[in-house]
Amino acid sequence: MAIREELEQKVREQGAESLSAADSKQIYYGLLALVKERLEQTRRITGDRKVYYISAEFLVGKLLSNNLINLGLYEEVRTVLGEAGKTLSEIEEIEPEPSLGNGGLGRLAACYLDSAATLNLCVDGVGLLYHFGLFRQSFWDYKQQENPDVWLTEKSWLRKTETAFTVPFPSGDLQGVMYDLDVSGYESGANRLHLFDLATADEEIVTQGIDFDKKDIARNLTLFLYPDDSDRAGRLLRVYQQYFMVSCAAQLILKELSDKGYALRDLHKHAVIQINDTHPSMVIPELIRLMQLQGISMDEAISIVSQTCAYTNHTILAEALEKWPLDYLEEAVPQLVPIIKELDRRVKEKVDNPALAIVDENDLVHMAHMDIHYGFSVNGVAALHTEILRTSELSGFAELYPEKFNNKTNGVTFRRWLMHCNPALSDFITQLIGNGWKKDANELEKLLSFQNDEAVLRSLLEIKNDSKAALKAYLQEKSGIEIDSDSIYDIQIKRLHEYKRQQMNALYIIWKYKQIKAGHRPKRPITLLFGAKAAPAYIIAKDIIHLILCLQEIIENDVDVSPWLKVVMVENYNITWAEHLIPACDVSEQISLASKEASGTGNMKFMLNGAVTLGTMDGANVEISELVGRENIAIFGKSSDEVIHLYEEGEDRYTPKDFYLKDEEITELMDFIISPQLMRLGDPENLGRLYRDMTRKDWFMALLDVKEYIQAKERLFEEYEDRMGWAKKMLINIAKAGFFSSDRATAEYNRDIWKL
Ligand code: 26Q
Repeated sequence: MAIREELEQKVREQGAESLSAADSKQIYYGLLALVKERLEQTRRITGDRKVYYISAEFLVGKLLSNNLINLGLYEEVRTVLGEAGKTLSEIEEIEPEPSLGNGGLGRLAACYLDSAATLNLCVDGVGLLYHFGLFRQSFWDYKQQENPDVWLTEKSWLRKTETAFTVPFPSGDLQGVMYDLDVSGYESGANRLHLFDLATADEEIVTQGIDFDKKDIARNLTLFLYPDDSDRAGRLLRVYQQYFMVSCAAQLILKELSDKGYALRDLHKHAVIQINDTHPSMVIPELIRLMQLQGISMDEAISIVSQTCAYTNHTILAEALEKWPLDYLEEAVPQLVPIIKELDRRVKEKVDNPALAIVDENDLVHMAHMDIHYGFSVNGVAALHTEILRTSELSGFAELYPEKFNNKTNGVTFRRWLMHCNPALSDFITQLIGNGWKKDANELEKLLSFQNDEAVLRSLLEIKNDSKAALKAYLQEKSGIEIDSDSIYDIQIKRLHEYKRQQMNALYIIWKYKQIKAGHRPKRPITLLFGAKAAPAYIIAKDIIHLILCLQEIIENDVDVSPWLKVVMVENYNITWAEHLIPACDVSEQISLASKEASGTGNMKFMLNGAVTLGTMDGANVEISELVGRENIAIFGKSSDEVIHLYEEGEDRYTPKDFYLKDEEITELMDFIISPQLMRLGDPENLGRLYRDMTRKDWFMALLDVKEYIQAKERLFEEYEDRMGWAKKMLINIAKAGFFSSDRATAEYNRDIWKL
């Protein structure tokens, strides 16, 4: 049946008279039903060998457009809706965004599922179905508030399956019920994302905000992603959650193996488990336990599991490398403890370096160490990051197992991050170089032949201007905020973390505010946009949000400055916001302290959409810079080597106080944070604490790079005025983005690790 008739029928089933009379809701649910049927008819990707990508997060984003694009229905649906006087974006407004992740690691998992299906690789995702996901962020009194994100609706993309597993806990068995999401590939077959829910989960136990009884695991296990871990009960809850996830995953893997008629001993021949950071690490002892229950010896189980599991590291920050006190594990997962101890005993027998132990002298269990010893692959997520793992952070392991270490520079799916979010640019590219780039992203390089073509450059600027106007309209509608579409859009969107240095960007704002106050107006107005959630228990991160929101207000109310400078922090930053912000961006802020950002993936999305990066030599920025050349990126700040040295020097390595006291300009910027003007508007406790932290600790060295940052930013804004020169930079960035396709990254995972 033609789409038009099918959709007519579907909207009637939703109670509408006809398509043209249907409201957005009826059309959305009509399309949902239609696309779900198509997905079910789509060929399942199968294989004798299969990857299970286990992850605590899958930030899939809204799925309607994505599925329409991948199923080849996008254009037709766009036309049919257009004839009925509707736009796809109106319809998409109805779809709730799944709240199943926090940041880069979760979005990466979603991009890889998209690419694996596109490349016909048999890769299923396995994770948890969080009822309230990460929290929903709102601002009140210039502060972040957290509330449950109610995103699960009666009708959705999820399909409840008959599959359920029993997971043993000391307080009794709990049931995991499997829900499936179909993952379509671009003009290809489909894989699945399996999300386990606790059969007895009870949303009613959430009371004030996001508070609930952390000990009531029979009801709370799948309510929230990353529940507050500032007390023991919260940390134990995370262990319970992780165990619930990996036990369900392990049982699913063994069930599928046996359903296919393969012997348990052949697990490693038919399955690869990709462990996405350390949250799923307990899958290793859990699989060993389950195999032993089926009569396999410890020796053999260890050998098989070690040939099945591969680990991806996404961070070198010590505080994010999970270490669980042994007594927590004894309390939460006692059945795994003898296995973990045995794994540790074997390590200690083999190597005499305490730094490589799984259980350290303080009885902390290092999850990453277990992954490295008992997995066959360890990968970092950008060239620099992998190099730091090899030579510094995990050097002892790299010496022991050089063959296990490999790099897989991250990638992003161009279906969502160009075709869907920026159809005008996508169509323009196709007009210039044909369709081939959609399947082979390297073909974008063909754009280079237009780098001196004035008409093409002008069109690029026009498309950017249209996206900026579209963002202006969207912001106006969503938050009633008015921005100037002739201004430069400078955007920093990512999790809020001190190492990402949103606070350094805030210092720029203060600097610019003072400049304008002193009569030095910029050539063109500047709009600084932020999007970020802070972990609920991360005090300094919340203080940084407070500072930015206060600055936003002060500038808004200052008639001398507001025509020239605008600060906007969007509420509840998520994938949907990113899809609106990224196409409209001129300057992409990637300003982490060198060596700290493993890769970044927002940097890639911005580049692909023709933004110019302002960044440090960190993560994948290094590779971006090599690809586009120094004229087409603005690099500043200390190098990762210099930073690593500073950290090695210990206590008196870097003293922010010196920078603060000895440099008048920095003194002025910092003092503004606790000036009467700010303290009157904001909360002195938050501002004072941030001021003290930044002048005394400044662990991520914002004061070290801030002056160079301000200079580089000003220089870049100058360069923006040469519109043709800027358009050329845009074009070169787009043309060189092909390397950052998740199709390339996924193909490398397959070539080197999965070998499907
Ligand atoms: C750890 C311990 C206790 C509680 C929470 C955590 C925790 C939670 C989330 C640790 C890490 C995360 C998320 C990390 C993450 O998103 N990392 C990002 O991964 C991207 C994909 O590889 C990279 O591009 C980013 O550079 C990296 O920051």
